[in-house]
Amino acid sequence: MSSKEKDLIYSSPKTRVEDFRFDAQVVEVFPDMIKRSVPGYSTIIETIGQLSARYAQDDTNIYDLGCSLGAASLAMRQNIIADNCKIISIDNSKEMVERCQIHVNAFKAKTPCMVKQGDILAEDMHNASVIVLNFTLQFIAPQHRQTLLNNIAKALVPGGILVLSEKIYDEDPVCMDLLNDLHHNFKRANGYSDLEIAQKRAAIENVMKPDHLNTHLQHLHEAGFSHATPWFQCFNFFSLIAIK
Ligand code: GEK
Repeated sequence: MSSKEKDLIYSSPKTRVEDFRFDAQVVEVFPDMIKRSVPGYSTIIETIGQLSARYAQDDTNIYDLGCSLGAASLAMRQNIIADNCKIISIDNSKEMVERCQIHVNAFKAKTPCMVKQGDILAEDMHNASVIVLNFTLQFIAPQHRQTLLNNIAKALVPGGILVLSEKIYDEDPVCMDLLNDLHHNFKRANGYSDLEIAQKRAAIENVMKPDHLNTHLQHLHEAGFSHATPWFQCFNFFSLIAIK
């Protein structure tokens, strides 16, 4: 990936912490930011690649919703075995999409990848065998989440999958405190200061609203998925596979 800058966005004190946005400044440091902030991110990306080898079906579409710089799209593109698939990578941040397109152009593969700027809530998805929501649903307003999952389930062909990765909320305050502490230790061990952790938390709290794991499972059941299982959890971050 071409963005190799260190994330120092919250390293000096700010008089006012603005709400977090996926803008040009974030694009420059995004690979470093997500790797140092999300436990298991590399494992999740690699596993999405493996899952696409197993579940992508001939002549279908593969969607990466909220693709950012295209890490999941590229992992799938390298691993899809099925013939005549098309990856559609969507993000509503212009800066993310521009950089993602550069990354996609840098690799040749048999599966084409179309990168587009758009709102995933407005996307008309169809004939899909794999759909990825890798840490994106938490940025969608809670009142729209069920509709999006319904659209995803409708767009999937039989045997198609959704990979859903999210930060999760625990209703038990003792467990929530423990998971938060473990996550903050992870960030500290990756070089973030207490100031950076606190300012990032203030920036993100209005724009990212995690759900409880049971809420996700309920939404998926209601959307019509026959099977859903978490396959990864580290602290308050998890990933699940739902099969139609
Ligand atoms: C990865 N999946 O590296 N429509 C389209 N995109 C959106 C929307 C929306 N309504 N809302 C937010 N986004 C990536 C990481 S990051 C997660 C995903 C994180 C986009 C937003 O612009 C951003 O690029 C992405 O969702 C969330 O595997 O940074 O914690």
